[in-house]
Amino acid sequence: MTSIMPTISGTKPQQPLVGIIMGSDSDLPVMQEAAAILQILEVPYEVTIVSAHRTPERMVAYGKEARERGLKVIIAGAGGAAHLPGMVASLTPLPVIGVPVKSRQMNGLDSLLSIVQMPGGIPVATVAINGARNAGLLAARMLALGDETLMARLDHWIHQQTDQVLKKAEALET
Ligand code: RP5
Repeated sequence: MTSIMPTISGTKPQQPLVGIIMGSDSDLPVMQEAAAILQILEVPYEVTIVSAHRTPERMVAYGKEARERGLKVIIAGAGGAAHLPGMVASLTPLPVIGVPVKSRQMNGLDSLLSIVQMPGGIPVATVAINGARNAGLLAARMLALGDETLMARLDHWIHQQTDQVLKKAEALET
């Protein structure tokens, strides 16, 4: 089986720990929010297109090779009949976070239900429709369990977020 090489890489030249995959390049505007937060938290990632329906063999190779390539978490986004996260979860023991991408016909409800309603035994941690940012944060939280410096960056980011909200509240009250 040919090795899967990502078509787009994160800016960092380190070993990617998070694989961000999506069914189509039309998912990229949503999925790049996962990449953006991982970049802020300095988590190495890779980004590529893997379609459950249009490139099934590539999907099988990606899922089977992910662990040996050094990935620790996979974020998979898809819309409509969104089989990608569940199928990839069936091919690897790595944690898979599913991102339901808002679809043209059903506002993403189809994507959400396709991803969240996994049968017992094959878990996919599903975030909100277009919730790629939270998928990135969730992946970072998983990785931070074994990486104290990442946990410190995550803590710092969380405190910053809290401070921003408090400043907005203060501005409204004055
Ligand atoms: C899914 O079909 C993709 O994840 C995308 O959300 C949806 C539509 O794909 P395109 O027709 O835009 O390529 O496989």
